[in-house]
Amino acid sequence: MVKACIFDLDGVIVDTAVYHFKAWKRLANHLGFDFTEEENEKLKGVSRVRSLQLILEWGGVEKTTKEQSKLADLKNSWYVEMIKEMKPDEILPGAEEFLLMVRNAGLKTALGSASKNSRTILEKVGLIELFDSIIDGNNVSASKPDPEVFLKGAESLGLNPADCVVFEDAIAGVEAALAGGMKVVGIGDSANLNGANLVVAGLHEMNLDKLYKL
Ligand code: B16
Ligand code: MG
Repeated sequence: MVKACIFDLDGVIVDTAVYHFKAWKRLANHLGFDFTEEENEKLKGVSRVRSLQLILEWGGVEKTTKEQSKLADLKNSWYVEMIKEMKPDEILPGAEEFLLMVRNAGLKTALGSASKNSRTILEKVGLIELFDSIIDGNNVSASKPDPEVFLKGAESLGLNPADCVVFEDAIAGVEAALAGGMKVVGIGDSANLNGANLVVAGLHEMNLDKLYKL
């Protein structure tokens, strides 16, 4: 029987991809090149440093580790400026309702995100109180598809991985949840989320019945 739900942030609870894209695009332009929205899709769920490395590869630009760190900080400063203005109306359809449904049913909730800015985002949109635990890029050393973020999420709730269901929009996150021994609900298009136990377009399509039947 499921005892907890662990949610990814970007693409599941809110859509911060649009802000990441703007900030990364500004950085690429600053370095003298550009990248497409299609390429940006490949950055979803990917850590900040790895995202930068991919963008530099696309632009054919080489930077030292020290320079990479400065560039990642610069991008993050622009990104933080944007997320500081986020409002509750940016919560994805059905996300708040499903969180409340799960909590009212006596289940625990945790966040399992690659982002180091997850607390700021959850505070700005007014959802932070709905999470029993928050595990994000500040707490892990291995990125998805490594299961670390979700295993730490389960552990922080005092539960076994098999008691938890993960909600994820990125294939690396689906793989991470499966590697951790958890059930996973993919958010988005089933063609891109192989292995998920169920795929829905968004949390507005979720309910307790579907959760218990996984
Ligand atoms: P930050 P998620 C991920 O969030 C984003 O999808 C990804 O684009 C971003 O690079 C990553 O967080 C790190 O974010 O720069 O804020 O630490 O989908 O894992 O919630
Ligand atoms: Mg995501």
